[in-house]
Amino acid sequence: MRWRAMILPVVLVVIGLLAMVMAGFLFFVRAEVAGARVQQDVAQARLAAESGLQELITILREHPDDPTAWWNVPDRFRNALVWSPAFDRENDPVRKLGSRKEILQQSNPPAAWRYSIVAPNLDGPADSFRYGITPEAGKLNLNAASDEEIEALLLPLLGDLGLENAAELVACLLDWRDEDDDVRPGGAESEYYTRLEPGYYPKNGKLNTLEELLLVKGWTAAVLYGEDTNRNGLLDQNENDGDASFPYYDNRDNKLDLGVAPFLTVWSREPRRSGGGQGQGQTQVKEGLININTAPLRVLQVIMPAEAAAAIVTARAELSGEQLKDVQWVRGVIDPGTYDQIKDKITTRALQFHVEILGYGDHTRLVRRYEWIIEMRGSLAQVLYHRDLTALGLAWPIDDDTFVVSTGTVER
Ligand SMILES: [Ca+2]
Ligand SMILES: [Ca+2]
Ligand SMILES: [Ca+2]
Ligand SMILES: [Ca+2]
Repeated sequence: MRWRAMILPVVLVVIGLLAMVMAGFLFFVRAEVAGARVQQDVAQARLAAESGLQELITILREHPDDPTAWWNVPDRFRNALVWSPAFDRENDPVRKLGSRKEILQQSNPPAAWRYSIVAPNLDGPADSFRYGITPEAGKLNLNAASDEEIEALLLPLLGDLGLENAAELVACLLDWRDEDDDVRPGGAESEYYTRLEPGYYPKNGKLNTLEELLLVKGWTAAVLYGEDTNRNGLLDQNENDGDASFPYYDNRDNKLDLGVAPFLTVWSREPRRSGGGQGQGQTQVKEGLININTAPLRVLQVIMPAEAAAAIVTARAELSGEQLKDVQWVRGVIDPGTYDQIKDKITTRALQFHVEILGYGDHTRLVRRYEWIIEMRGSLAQVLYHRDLTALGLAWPIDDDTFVVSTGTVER
């Protein structure tokens, strides 16, 4: 019987096919599981960063106007442990070792989720950054500053970037902001913008975000962020090699030429009592007061002579949190005439903060990077702005101990 002889080969072929189907199925299951695990890690890293935000908010509730509590506090904000099944904060090996270096060299580090709160150190050494946050009041407020103040800040910055049309860029910004439709020399109003494809109208009013500047004639990301395309305040290799890599416009001068964004804000405001004596008068919202304890030199120089600005930066580094709370400390540092000129423009209060937090795990090399602008309203924190910066790259050398954790102004 011939068909009997066929049974064995047929069965073998069927078994072979089944095995192939099975192997294919297992492959897909494994890929799915791996994919799900990455998704889970991404979510965990985000939650680790959000834990950092919550911890920060509890600190701000207690010490909103004390920069020594949040300006640069590596003990608190560097590699802070959120959760590990292997140890708690007291027994955290990273805390004991001072860095993650040794932990990451292990082939299988214990699971541990962490965050770091990081910020550029604008007046510090070139290769330094901070573990802390930045008050928006330390920046020049685009919605409150005078035309002259905006010019005084932006023209030198744009000049350093090698932009020959600096005056036009500033004129276009001022036209964008002013209420009229009269084109100033080098500026642009609705006649220009409505002819674009697609056309739009100039704001002719207050800006809502800094990115809105990208709608202004001539303004690009290169103007906003300069050579610092990954926005860490550090000169990365690709930011100092000219057209060999993105950004193609960096000038290879071994110095980081920042864009205008780190020095500008649209957020700073604080409630102030006006008129009458104590307990009288109305509370008004005052926009654009400059925080004298944290403003970088370039911003201070907009409202006072360069020597006075330098004296303030030097003096504030030595003061305690208690001393920094009262604007009177400035009187002892600059001459009375200058003080009278600036006293209505400065503050020691901080209500809106730029916050950047990295969330990551020791056991997975994944890092997520987020930024927030938060505003403290009493004990409540309101998120005014939020963005996922992960696509810009890790940027911060959080595991590189050769980087100086240096103090810009104040240290606890
Ligand atoms: Ca206008
Ligand atoms: Ca950089
Ligand atoms: Ca480059
Ligand atoms: Ca440069």
